Amino acid sequence: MARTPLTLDALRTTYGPHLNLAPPGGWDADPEPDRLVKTHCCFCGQQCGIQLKVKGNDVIGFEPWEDFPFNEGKLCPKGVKRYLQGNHPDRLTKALVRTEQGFQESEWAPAMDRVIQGIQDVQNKYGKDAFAVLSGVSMSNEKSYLTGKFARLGLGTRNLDYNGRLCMVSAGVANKKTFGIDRAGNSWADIEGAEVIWVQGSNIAECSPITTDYIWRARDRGAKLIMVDPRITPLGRTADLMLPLKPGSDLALTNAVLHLLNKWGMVDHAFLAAHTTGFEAALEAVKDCTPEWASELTGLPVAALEKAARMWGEAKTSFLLHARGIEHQSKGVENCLSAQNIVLATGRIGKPYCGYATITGQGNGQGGREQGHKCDQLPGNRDIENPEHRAHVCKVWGCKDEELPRKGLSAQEIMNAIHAGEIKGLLLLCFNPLVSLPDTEFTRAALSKLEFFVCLDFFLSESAQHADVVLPSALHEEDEGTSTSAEGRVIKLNKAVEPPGDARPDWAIQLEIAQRMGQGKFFDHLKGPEDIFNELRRASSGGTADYTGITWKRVEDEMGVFWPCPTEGHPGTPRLFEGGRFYHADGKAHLQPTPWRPAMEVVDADFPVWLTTGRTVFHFLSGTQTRRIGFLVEQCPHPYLEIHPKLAERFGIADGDPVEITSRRGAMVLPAKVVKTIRPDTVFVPYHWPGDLSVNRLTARHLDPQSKIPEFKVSACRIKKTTADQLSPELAELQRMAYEARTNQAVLPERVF
Ligand SMILES: Nc1nc2c(c(=O)[nH]1)N[C@H]1C(S)=C(S)[C@@H](COP(=O)(O)OP(=O)(O)OC[C@H]3O[C@@H](n4cnc5c(=O)[nH]c(N)nc54)[C@H](O)[C@@H]3O)O[C@H]1N2
Ligand SMILES: Nc1nc2c(c(=O)[nH]1)N[C@H]1C(S)=C(S)[C@@H](COP(=O)(O)OP(=O)(O)OC[C@H]3O[C@@H](n4cnc5c(=O)[nH]c(N)nc54)[C@H](O)[C@@H]3O)O[C@H]1N2
Ligand code: SF4
Ligand SMILES: [Mo]
Repeated sequence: MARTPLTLDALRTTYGPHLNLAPPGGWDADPEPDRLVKTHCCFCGQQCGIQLKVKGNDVIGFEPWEDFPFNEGKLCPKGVKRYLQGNHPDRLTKALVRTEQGFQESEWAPAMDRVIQGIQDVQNKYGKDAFAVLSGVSMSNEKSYLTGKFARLGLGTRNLDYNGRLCMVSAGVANKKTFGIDRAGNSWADIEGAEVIWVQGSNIAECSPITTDYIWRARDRGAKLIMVDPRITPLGRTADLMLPLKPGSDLALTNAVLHLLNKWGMVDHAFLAAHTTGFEAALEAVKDCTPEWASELTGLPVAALEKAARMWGEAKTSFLLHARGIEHQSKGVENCLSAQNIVLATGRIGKPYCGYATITGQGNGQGGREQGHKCDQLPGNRDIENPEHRAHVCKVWGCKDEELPRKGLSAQEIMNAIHAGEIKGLLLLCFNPLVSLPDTEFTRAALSKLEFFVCLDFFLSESAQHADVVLPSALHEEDEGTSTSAEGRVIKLNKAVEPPGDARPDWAIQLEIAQRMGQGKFFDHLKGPEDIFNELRRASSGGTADYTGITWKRVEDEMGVFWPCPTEGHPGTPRLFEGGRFYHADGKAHLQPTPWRPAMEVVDADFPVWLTTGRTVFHFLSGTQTRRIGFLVEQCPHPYLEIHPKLAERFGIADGDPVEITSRRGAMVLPAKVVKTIRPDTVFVPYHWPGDLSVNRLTARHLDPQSKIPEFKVSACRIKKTTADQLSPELAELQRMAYEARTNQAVLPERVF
């Protein structure tokens, strides 16, 4: 029987009628805190330092933490307002259990009984692997590590994967192939002195806001900025060279640049000979990638392509940064490899002001991709199919090889297997696939087929509404642990307040389930996050992501330690690859050939417009958190369709008009935002909303064959002007609320919508 999504009356809708506009006690409350707690932002991979103002058991505001070296007190709007989640009326404080009448609040013990029964029923009937775990990397290193161990030894399933599969994995595969290690090559300090900064597929100002500051400092010293994006994003508007290419054509651009660098004799042959392999094959793959050829595919003028190659080629120092714009493609891995080839061909890595990085997305997107909660990975970024790697981890965990499951399915593949009826049970934590996976209707159908589904979250996410049991978990500021920032810096998250009601940290819930599943022998010695971290250090020892020398105390005292850090006396490694030493057994970087291929879906007569998706500065990921914070909703209440005036004119669309957007998967109606900063053959929609407002209704389940990342950045659509009555009721309501908020500022502080 298909399960229906459930809400609670008290939790009225998912679109945010409950917006937290005021700190606990209202705006008149005494603003004097009892204490300040130094910690880090719960949102993106920049992991800014922040001080939380705490009064009693409430976080009532923040103070900048100016001594923390990465952001020196600077924060973006999300960081500034994050404290409004803690006392939010939508916080889950009791377990919820599905009944015929809808969700009912439950005491902890009976809810946990139902969880254990549900897991056992599925596993007894269909086998251990029929129960899957999907997790996320807004969680600390400790929770990420424990999740890997919990799924494999606590539940005995091989089918564990995480939301980084939608985020960091293309870069991860490429980094391991080329460099033998998966981390940003440098700390951001190397950006400041670079002569040329190349940013490809990253909306830095909105998504990695603090990185903007590093780039500005470099530009104050004369650096030139090249930006590659179909949209002229805020930082792009200041670029020395803006390359607004067609979605999905990045590989043509970077291949042509390598072709030109070679043709013009701008390649560092001495570096290549001493420190790399594979250059000849990489060159062979781009021998026909002339600028004329690339111009056709990218839609960029030949002169612009030549200028980019010349700017890069003539510089003595440089830094190349990329993010999901090139990674969210069915050739995401090749896009990254091709970018790496440019960096290596010019020998500009592992030296001061010479660097390369993929910009990590989620809060712990870096740490979370090395502690072993990927389907093919063990802690220390070890390979689950490698016998030596398995032996090391079995020793630390005290298990036999046959007790340690092998490689399982990746995130989208798990959803496909649920849809196909092969996986019957799911434990979901820190992941909201109903909003964030492509092809929403497919995901909805899959979730409704599960025989048992338990979700851990602090808000009732759209995915959680399909669960049998929802267990209330703790917010970031209600737990402690470590996280690893985009730079590779391990930092300390400190606890400010206790979780409310029955809410408890994910690690405590997992330890309880493992114990109840009869696997306590592997877990009982772990009493809390510091024990978990110390075991993580041993499990990572000798792996590429080596945390052995990092202690909680060091992290606090030194304001972060960069891994790899193999011994306690080791200073940590802000800059990788110094002296041209890479992490493959031969010590060399391995360039890879990157022949061109098109996106899985391209524009045609039926679907003539490119559709791309991404973010706005005011919301975070699936929006579960930021759609509940009043200030952020006021700034950006609902999704919209970014469209160039020329394209808008062709369809008779004016700014604000409702537009129907249709792809091969589905259709939706959004108001137009007519802007000159996007290619006239492309439209863009931010993805932070659920249901009728989710652009993932339109995106496809096409995956990169190596990394298994979905092609969120490239699909084809058609557009048509429509009438206001076609807007979904949720959107109309959000527009009304935003209008009222703007025109009614005087009463705003008192209101809870
Ligand atoms: N405000 C905010 N910040 C965030 C997040 C958030 O949700 N909100 N999420 C965090 C996470 S998890 C992540 S992964 C990062 C993502 O950070 P980014 O990758 O910087 O953000 P996106 O908006 O996904 O995409 C970046 C850019 O790619 C462009 N793009 C689209 N198609 C193409 C293409 O084919 N080629 C190229 N070159 N560019 C293309 C888009 O126009 C967009 O400007 O942000 C992190 N920071
Ligand atoms: N169309 C389109 N789709 C995309 C993208 C895109 O650019 N375009 N970007 C993709 C990317 S890069 C990413 S990273 C994904 C992200 O997609 P998701 O991972 O689904 O996004 P989140 O909103 O972080 O979902 C996390 C859920 O976990 C909860 N949560 C947060 N912290 C914790 C915690 O510590 N414990 C527990 N138990 N729960 C917690 C939140 O309340 C939320 O409900 O979306 C992807 N989807
Ligand atoms: S969301 Fe990112 S940039 Fe903004 S304050 Fe948090 S960590 Fe810093
Ligand atoms: Mo991400």
